Amino acid sequence: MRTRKALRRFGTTSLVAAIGLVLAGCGGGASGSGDSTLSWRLAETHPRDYPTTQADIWFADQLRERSNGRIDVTVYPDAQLGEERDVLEQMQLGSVEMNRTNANLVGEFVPSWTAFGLPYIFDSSEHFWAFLQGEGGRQKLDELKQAGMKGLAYYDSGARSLYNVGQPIKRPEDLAGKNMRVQPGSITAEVIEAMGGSATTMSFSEVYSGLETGVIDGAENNLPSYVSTRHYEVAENITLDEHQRVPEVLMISQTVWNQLTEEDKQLVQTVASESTEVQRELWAQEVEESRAELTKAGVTITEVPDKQPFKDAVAELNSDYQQQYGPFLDAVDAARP
Ligand code: BDP
Repeated sequence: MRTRKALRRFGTTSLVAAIGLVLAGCGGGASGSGDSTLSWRLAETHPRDYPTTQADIWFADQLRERSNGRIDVTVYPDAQLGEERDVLEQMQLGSVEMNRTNANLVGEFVPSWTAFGLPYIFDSSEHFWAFLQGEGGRQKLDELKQAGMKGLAYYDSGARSLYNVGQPIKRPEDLAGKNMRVQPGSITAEVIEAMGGSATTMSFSEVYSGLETGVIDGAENNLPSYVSTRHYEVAENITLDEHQRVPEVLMISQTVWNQLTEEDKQLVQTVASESTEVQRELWAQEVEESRAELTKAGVTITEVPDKQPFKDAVAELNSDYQQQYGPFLDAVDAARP
C-alpha cells in the first residue's frame, strides 16, 4: 500500500537511527529525569494503515528513539481500547494516557470545541490549516485542559460529506425523510436537521451494520473514512457537499503531562508537532487513493460545485451560534488567507 511506502520514507530504521545519533551527539535526545521507563497507551479508532494511525505510530517510534527507549508509547488501533467517546472518559479516569480523536467528539467534554463542527466556517484546507497553526488553533488546544487533557497536535481530516443508500443527494431537500448517522456529542445532528434530514447518534463501528440493516439511510465522513470502513459497499452514493472541516487531535492526559520534566515535555511536544507534517502528507495521498478506489468500485460521487444551497440551509444555524462562539468565529475569519 502506498501509505505504508510513504511512511517508510519518513520512518525507515536507518533514518530513525540517524536522527537518534544526531540528537545523541548534540545532547537533544536525552532528557532530564533519566531512568524509569514511561509506558503509555495511545488509543486510535482507525485501522493500522490509516493516516492518523500511521502518524501515531511514527510519533511513538520517534519518541522511543529520541528518548533512548525511556518513553514507550504503544498504539492500539481499531478501537481496541474502546469507542472514541469511551476513550475520552477513560483518559479522564486515568486508565488511558494518550488518544487521537476527532474534534467533533470532544465537544461533550469541552463545550467550546463544539464550534469546530459549525458548517462551512472554513473556506478551504489552506484556511483551515492557517487557523489551526495560528494563535486560534493554539488556544483551542489549551482549552482541552478543562477536561484534564493536554492537546499536542492537530491532524488532517479533510472535509466531511454526506453519503447514503438509494438515490444520490443533490440538494439539501433530498435529505427529507432520510435518517443520517452523526458522531456522538457533535453539533452535526443540528446541521443535518437544518438541511432537512433527521439524525441518529451512533458509534463509528456501528455504522456499517446500521446502513446494512436500514436503521440509518446514510452518514457523513471524509473520503478516507468512507473507504476504510467500506461503508461505500452499503451506501453507494457520496455527495461532496463538504459541510464541515473538523480536525483530528492528538492528546495526552494532563496528569501524565504534569509529571514530566521540562525536557520531556519539550521532547513530546516537538515529536507531536513533527508528526502533524507526516500525517498531512499521508493524508493528501490517502484522499487521492480513496477517490480512485471509489471510482473503481463504481460508487456514485456527486460533485457539488455550487455549495450555496447547502450553505443557505445552515445559515440560520450558524447565525444562532454567532454569539456563543463569537471570538472563535472571529479568529477563524481572521485566519482566512
Ligand atoms: C472519522 C474520524 C474518527 C471519527 C469518525 C466518525 O477520524 O475519529 O470518530 O470520523 O465519524 O473521520 O465517528
